[in-house]
Amino acid sequence: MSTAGKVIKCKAAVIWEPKTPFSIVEIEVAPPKAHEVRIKILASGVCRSDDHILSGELKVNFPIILGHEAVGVVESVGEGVTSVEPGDKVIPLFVPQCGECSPCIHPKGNLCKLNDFGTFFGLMSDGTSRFSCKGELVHNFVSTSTFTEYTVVHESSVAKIDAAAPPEKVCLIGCGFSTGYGAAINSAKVEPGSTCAVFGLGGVGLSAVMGCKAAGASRIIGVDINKDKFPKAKEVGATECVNPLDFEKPINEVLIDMTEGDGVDYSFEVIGRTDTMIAALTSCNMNYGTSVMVGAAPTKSEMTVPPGLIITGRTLKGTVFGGWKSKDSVPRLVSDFMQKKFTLDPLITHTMPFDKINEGFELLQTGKSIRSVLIF
Ligand code: COD
Ligand code: ZN
Ligand code: ZN
Repeated sequence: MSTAGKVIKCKAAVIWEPKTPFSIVEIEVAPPKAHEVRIKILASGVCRSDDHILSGELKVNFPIILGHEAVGVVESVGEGVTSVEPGDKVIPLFVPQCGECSPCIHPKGNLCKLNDFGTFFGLMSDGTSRFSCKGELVHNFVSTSTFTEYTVVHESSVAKIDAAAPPEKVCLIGCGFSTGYGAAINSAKVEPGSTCAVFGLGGVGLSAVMGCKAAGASRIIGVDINKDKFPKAKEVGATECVNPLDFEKPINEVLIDMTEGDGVDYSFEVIGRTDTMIAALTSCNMNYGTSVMVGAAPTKSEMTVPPGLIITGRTLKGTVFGGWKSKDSVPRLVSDFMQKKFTLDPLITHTMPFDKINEGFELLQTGKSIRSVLIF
């Protein structure tokens, strides 16, 4: 029997307040309104940004359904939706692409004005939610919310992908892989023969290492305080790895020494801490080095950068979703994966049923996983 046009009751992992575990509860998911799409989720990855909400580092409105790295199938569409139809395999997009606002039109822009990244408003564009639990409104997360059997997103926050793509793998194209890989390819524009340093070797950092390698970097130095991350980093392309805890001097000085006093051409901060953002900037060549901030620092944190670090010619820049225009690029990244232009296997260390979500987060919090993928 068709569920189109009806409220769907299903299971979702809801967070009622920070620093509490997910509780799997029954929620009601309203039908999609005009220009909205209701999606049945098939697989969703566990990303550190979701954990930043649990820890309280990033502030959002509660209760909330997290999750933003997923694959699903369109269940039904609202009036006026033209780019997807029921039955399509799709990836929800935490950075939308409306195609009409100034960043969407500008060739260099990718942060569509419809994004809820940073504001964390948690509601649809009409100020309401499609989720409720026992009559109480439940917020969405970065226009996606994928830790639920069904979600509703705006049409600009969903991309149709190859029907043959394996959901438990290509879900990583919805966040971790694309964010890190694109930071190297699009945001830094790493050149062949260059030297790179990647601070933080989680799923996103390893993807940045893969991007540096694909761009032809000849040296890729991985930096992490957890040495257990080093074998995987070397497997995906790091030529050497260093642990800041093994040195008395600051890690930026270590990296300057490792590059005969020059500093690296490109550095990437993929942790989300202001001290490592400054260390990454200081590690790159004083005259032409570029440092790319990928990690989001805690809400309201501030960073003081000595102007002398910049005046000599260093560039400090940031990136969201690896600079990709999401709706155009995600289907292409999925076809590149299907054509074996890159692999996602090294990033996926665990898969588990959706109701084991708290175990997935514990593995991330204890540094034992790169990516856990929840299967619905
Ligand atoms: N020095 C060196 N390494 C460190 C330090 C430190 N002081 N502290 C932690 N680390 C290492 C950890 O051991 C870990 O290996 C790594 O840093 C971080 O990896 P994960 O697995 O925790 O995180 P990822 O790769 O899933 O995500 C990292 C982000 C920086 C992308 C994430 O935390 C974040 O800030 N996201 C928001 C920004 C963004 O664009 N998000 C897009 C949606 S995710
Ligand atoms: Zn993410
Ligand atoms: Zn837009």
